[in-house]
Amino acid sequence: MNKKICVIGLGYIGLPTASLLANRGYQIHGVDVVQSTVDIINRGEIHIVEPDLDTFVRSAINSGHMVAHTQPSQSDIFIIAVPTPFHDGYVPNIDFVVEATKSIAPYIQEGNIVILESTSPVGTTDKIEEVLRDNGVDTSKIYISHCPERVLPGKIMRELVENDRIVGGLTPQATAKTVEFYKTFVKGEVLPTDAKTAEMAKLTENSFRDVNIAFANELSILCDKFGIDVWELISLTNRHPRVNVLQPSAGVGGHCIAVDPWFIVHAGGDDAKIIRIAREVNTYKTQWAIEKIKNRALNFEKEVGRVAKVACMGLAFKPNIDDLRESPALYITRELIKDDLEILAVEPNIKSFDEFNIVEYHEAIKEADIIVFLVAHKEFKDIQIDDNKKIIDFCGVYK
Ligand code: SAJ
Repeated sequence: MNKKICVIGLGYIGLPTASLLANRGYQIHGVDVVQSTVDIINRGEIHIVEPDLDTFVRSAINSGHMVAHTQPSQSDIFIIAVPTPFHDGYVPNIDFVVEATKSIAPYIQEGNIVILESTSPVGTTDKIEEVLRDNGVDTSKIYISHCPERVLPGKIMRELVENDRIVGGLTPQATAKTVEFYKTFVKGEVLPTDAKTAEMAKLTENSFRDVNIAFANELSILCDKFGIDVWELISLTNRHPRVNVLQPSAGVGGHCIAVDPWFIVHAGGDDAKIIRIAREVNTYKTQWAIEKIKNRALNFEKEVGRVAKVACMGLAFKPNIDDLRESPALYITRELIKDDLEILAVEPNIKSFDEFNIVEYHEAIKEADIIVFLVAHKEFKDIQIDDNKKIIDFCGVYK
């Protein structure tokens, strides 16, 4: 096997995919528009934090199977793995996909496979064909498919291989060719469908999770009102054979679950009711948490006569990672700092942060009057806290 693959976008999905394929014997031409990213990768180093990724990249570069560039080149397969954020008003922004598609157009030859891996609004794979056609490519002679990425940050290298994949081509031939390619490195099943169904499947997966987290977050607010321990409640209800309530949190973060449902809402309008409300509930949970902390701090000030010292335990968007993207915990901490509270920010996965000081967690617990658990990091489990401290636990780590 000596296939050449051009991977466009060397971020959270593109770099792990590129380095995995390089280690499987493919010749990888990685592309990123950021020169410093290209330089870091060509030194065999990484610009993002992900377990085991460094080993894969180092060996891909050292073996000569992967080289990063700022421009594409002729290849057998093109994989597009660029961000798909939204504009103001939650309008999907596929500009990066369109730009990536334009950039590969001059290099495409008969028989090539073009794969979109970025999570995308329904119809984006058709848009790729349109853009290629407009840029002089005879799309009847190539194969265009969508194969949405499904990996969980923190477990990417394992899930890239083990997860089942969905492949939807614009034609049955494109689906078949793309399935054949993924089967060369995926241990999970590779499931064929059409492009639109593949696009919607990915959005459905993340919306399903968002809706279910919203249910848990709504329960946590109701339980607070009713004086019920939500964690005990959930562990009891989950003993029913057909019930599996997820975990409440300080809100939903990351760049996927808090974003992708809007792609459905934007296209579905008033018919996307539950999906929209779930997004609103999860966003509201973060605001609710801020109010709760501020009220507790205000009461402390009234009782004790000085401003409360509040320990914010965790800044990442979920447990045991250092990723701060769209993090509710970071948002809450920033809002509390703006409110002139005395904040001790704790994040065991980050050494330093340019916006404010990071405090070691034992020290923060000793110093603080109010301890707020925002992220269920493993370090916070079984932590000892004096009885005189006030505790607010939004993530069920202290209980
Ligand atoms: N969360 C809760 N309660 C829970 C579970 C999660 O509040 O019970 C919160 C987390 O704290 C976090 C957010 O949800 O803030 C998202 O975390 P996550 O671990 O559920 O998911 P992500 O965003 O890291 O990755 C998701 C995954 N999608 C699904 O599980 C359906 C992953 O497989 C996707 O590849 C990824 O989105 C993506 O790139 O789209």
